[in-house]
Amino acid sequence: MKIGVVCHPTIGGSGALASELGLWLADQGHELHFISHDVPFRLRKAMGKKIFCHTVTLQHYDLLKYPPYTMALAAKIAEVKKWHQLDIIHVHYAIPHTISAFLAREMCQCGIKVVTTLHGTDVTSIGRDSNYSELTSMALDRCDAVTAVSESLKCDAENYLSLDDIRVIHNFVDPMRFHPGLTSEHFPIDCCESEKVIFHVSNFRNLKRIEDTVQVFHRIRKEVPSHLVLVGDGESMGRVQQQCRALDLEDHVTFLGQQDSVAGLYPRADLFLLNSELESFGLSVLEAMACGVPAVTTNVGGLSEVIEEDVSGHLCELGDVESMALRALHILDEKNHQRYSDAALKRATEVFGIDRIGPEYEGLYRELID
Ligand code: GMT
Repeated sequence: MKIGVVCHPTIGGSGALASELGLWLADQGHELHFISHDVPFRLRKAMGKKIFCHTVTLQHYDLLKYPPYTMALAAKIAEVKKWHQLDIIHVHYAIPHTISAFLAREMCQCGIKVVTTLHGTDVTSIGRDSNYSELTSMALDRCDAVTAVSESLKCDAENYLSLDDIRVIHNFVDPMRFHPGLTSEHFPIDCCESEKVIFHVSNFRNLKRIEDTVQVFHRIRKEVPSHLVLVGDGESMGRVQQQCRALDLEDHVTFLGQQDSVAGLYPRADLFLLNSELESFGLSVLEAMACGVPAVTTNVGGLSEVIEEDVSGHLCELGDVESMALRALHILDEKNHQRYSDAALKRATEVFGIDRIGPEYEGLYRELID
């Protein structure tokens, strides 16, 4: 098949998932055409014979304060469809991509099949903004298939965007790329061997509530020598750094900023923390689990579909940093850690391995095309 993929290229779960799926589909012999305003971050070092990237460029016109990316993207999708005879267009993250795909299909007058995968805030946050919700619902309704990355997100999409007939295809991980044996030689973290290493990876949006993560770590550190590694960057960074200074944690927290590749970092971690108030799935949690790292997270959105409570990690009430710290200490205890680590690895690979989930997307494409 020749598959057009539209995604956000910047660091984030939806672009990561789109890229990982593309890499796997290319391995299955399909031809992939990514269409975006830049090369997706996980594809930067992976260009090969079956993966092509087509970038949208916007001209600057004084008259247009906000360049209409949605239109330019639609034109690019239509162009790639015609030149490369695409069989299907798979759009990741509805805003604004589903509208562009809808316009491209109108332009081509060809009836090409369009699939949208809903990822999270395209439904639960931005998707509910009245500037976008009706138009997005209309375009989603015109798609040939809509998938959601968790049961929880499917419910939200039904409620907030009045959609039905959504198929759940969970996020996945490639155990060949994320596994406990892959430790990066370059591990820029200044901590002692004896310290427990605690990870958080995100785009530092406010909804990740990283201040709660720091509070949990602060409590853990009072009991166990430990070090917090924060990977990513975004709107809450300044506040989080200020908080670390105020709590006198500067020597015990490493800010790694944005990292193109996290696979080599996870195996060094003993625990993953995530305090989000919204999380449709939590791809970063899954990737950590595939490296044998158990997680303590809030019990929101689809996280309970990823972690089995008290088996591969713990799920706690939003904002309850006290009990999160206690659960984290329980996992970090030498007596318990191996059991949680083994369970995390097992669940990630057996339930969410790419060889199991990838064929669900491939099967969906075939259903639509045949
Ligand atoms: O929805 C977002 O916040 C953006 C998106 C991204 O690009 O980072 O993240 C979402 O998609 C991921 C991949 O499907 C999910 O694993 C994340 O849970 C989800 N984020 C939220 O729901 C907040």
